[in-house]
Amino acid sequence: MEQIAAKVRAGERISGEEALVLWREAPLWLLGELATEAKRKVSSDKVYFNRNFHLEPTNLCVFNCKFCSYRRPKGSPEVWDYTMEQMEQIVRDRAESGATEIHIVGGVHPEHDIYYYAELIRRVKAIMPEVAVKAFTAVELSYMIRKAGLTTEEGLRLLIEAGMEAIPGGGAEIFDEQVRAKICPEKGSTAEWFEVHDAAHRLGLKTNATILYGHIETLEHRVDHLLRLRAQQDCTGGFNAFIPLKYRNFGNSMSEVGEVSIVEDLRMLAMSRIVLDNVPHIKAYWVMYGKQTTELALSFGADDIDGTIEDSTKIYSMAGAADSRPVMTIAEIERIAASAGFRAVERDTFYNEIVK
Ligand code: V47
Ligand code: SF4
Repeated sequence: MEQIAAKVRAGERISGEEALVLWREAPLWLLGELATEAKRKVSSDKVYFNRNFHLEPTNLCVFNCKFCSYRRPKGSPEVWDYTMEQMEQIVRDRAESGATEIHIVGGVHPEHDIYYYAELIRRVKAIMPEVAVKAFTAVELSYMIRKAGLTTEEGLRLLIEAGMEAIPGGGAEIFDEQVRAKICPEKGSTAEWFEVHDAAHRLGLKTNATILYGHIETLEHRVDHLLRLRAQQDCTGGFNAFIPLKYRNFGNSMSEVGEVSIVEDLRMLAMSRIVLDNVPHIKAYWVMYGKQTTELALSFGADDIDGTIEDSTKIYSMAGAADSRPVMTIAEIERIAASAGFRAVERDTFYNEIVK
C-alpha cells in the first residue's frame, strides 16, 4: 500500500489492481491527502463553480431504470411534459439571472425527435445568446439520433449547428454490462454511451462523465468504470469533468438496496481523482450530496461543486436528496470553499475563469 501511495505522490499512473488495494486498505486520511495533492497539481487552491440552471423538458421516458425516482408513466398525475412555449418562458424568466450555462436533461420522450430538440436549442439561444447549452445525456442523444436514421456524427453536427456546446455526463450509470443489465436493462448500452462521447470529442465538443455508485456494484465494477473512462480520455481527451453520483434510494424500485455512507462517498471521490489522472476536474455535485458533504468532498480531490442551480432540477429531490429546493448562493459557495481551505472561482462551461 505504501508503494502504491508513493507512486501516486510521484504522479505515476496506477493499475486497476493497485487501485483496488488502495481503495480497500488505505486509511481515509491517506486517500484525502493523495487526492488533495493530485487536485492541487491541476487546480491549486481553486474550487470552481458556475452560474447555471437546469431545464428538464419532461419526466416521461421510454425507459424504466430501476434506480430512477424521476420518471413517471403516461397518464400519471405527476407527469410534466412542457410545450416549447412553456420552456421558452422558463428560459425567459431566467434571462436576467446572470447564468452562463443551461443544462438540459430529461426523460427520453416517446414522441419528440432530434429536429424538435434542435429547435429547442435554437429558441433557448435566441432568448439567451450568451448562455452555453450543455444538453442531453448520451442516452437521450443516442436514442434521438438513431430514431432519425442518422449516424452519431451527423446527429451531433445537427445539434451543434443549432447551438449545443457541451454534453453532460449522465447515462453512464455502471459500464459493466452485467450490472447495467440488472439496474437499467432497457437503457442504451455502454458501447452506445462511449460512441456518443467519442464522436463528440472528435467533433471538438467537451463532455462530462458520471458513475452511479453505491447500489449493487462492487469495487471491481467501480475500478473497471474508471479505467474505461481513463482509456477513452487517453484517446480523445474531451472529458472536462467526472462526477460520481451517489445512488439515492427514495421512491424507486431498488429502494431496499439502501444508501452508502458518507465515508464511502469520500473514498469514491478520492479514488476518482487518483485513478482518473487525465481528467482535469472532479465534481462534487452538491445537489446530490447536500452542502455539508460537499464541503468535506473538497478535502478528497473534488475541485468543482457545479453551480447555483436556482431550484431548477427535480432529479435528486425526487430521489430523496436532503435539499428539496436546491439553491446555492455565491456567498454560500465562497464560504464552503473557504472553510475547506480553498478559493471559490467562477468558471464558464469550458473552465475559463470569469473575472468580474
Ligand atoms: O444518468 C438517476 C442519475 C443522472 C438517480 O454533467 C440518480 O455536469 C442517484 O448526469 N440516485 C443524470 N442518481 C444527472 C447527471 C448530471 C448531474 C449533474 C451534473 C452533470 C454534469 C450531470 O442522474 C442519471 C443517473 O445516473 N440518477 N436516478 C438516483 N435515484
Ligand atoms: Fe429514463 Fe433517465 Fe429515468 Fe432511466 S434514469 S428511466 S433513462 S429518466
